[in-house]
Amino acid sequence: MDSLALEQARGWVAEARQIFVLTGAGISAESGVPTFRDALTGLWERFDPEELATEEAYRRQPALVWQWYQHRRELVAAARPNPAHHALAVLARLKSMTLVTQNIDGLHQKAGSEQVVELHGNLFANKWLDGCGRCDTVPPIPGDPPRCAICGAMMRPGVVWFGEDLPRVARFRADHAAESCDLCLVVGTSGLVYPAAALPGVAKENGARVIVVNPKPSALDETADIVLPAPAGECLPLLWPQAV
Ligand code: BJW
Repeated sequence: MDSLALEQARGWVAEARQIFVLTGAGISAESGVPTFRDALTGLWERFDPEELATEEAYRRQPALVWQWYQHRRELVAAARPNPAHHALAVLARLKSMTLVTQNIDGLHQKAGSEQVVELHGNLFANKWLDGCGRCDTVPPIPGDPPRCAICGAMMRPGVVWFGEDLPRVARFRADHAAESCDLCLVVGTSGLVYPAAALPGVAKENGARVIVVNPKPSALDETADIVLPAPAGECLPLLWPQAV
């Protein structure tokens, strides 16, 4: 990593009055959680996550998609936050900051971050698909999603699939954070999924400096004033010394 760029980024964090942090799957990679666009492994290697994460896929193959989420729930339940998650929890105590994540893994909260804005929901939440309003669960057939005993509706994970609107309050808080920050720190996202990927551009248009932390090139590099090409768990603790 270029030490001049690192030094400049440290200075920008120190000077910042209002920080907006946008995180993606890469921040949890060092916790052992595969990123969304990593190739799937084991039983799942034949499947494309972009094709599983839709309501259409769920309606077509509910057991398959439900089992994919159950597999990921087990994996994430065993994962622990890494130094990048911890560093952001420390930063929130030092600075005025809004932490917006696309992640559904809850690892920021496990590291002690509060008021995390979850743009894409949470892996451990459930909701009903076409529920009757009085839905009540019956024990599921193993492997199948639970169904409502009254109307037969299926339970589904409380995440945001492609083509679905983001939770309104989370969207509002994220937009406000992007519009009102003077520093935008983007960590571990490919910058391919909208509307989240548009937020750093909004910050920049409103005069903020933009720092991207990602070991590989991303679609947000052209928006960035500084790109730090390093793993988040190594890089973030260097950006504010109190996090080391
Ligand atoms: C490291 C690292 C280390 C590795 N340290 N880094 C405008 C233009 C084009 C398309 C659209 C548009 N607006 C909307 C769309 C459609 C669509 C979209 O964006 N499609 C694109 C793919 C083209 N968007 C939507 O459908 C959204 N909904 C919507 O817009 O609704 C409109 C509407 C309005 C009103 C009514 C109805 C509808 C919804 C998007 C939902 C996204 N959901 C998912 C799945 C969640 C559940 C699940 O996980 O199963 O969210 S998709 C998936 O991508 C997941 C992620 O949060 C999201 C972003 O991925 P992320 O985090 O960037 O991960 P990766 O894997 O892509 O990248 C990881 C990065 O980490 C890499 O760069 C690595 O290098 C890096 N890395 N190790 C730091 N150690």
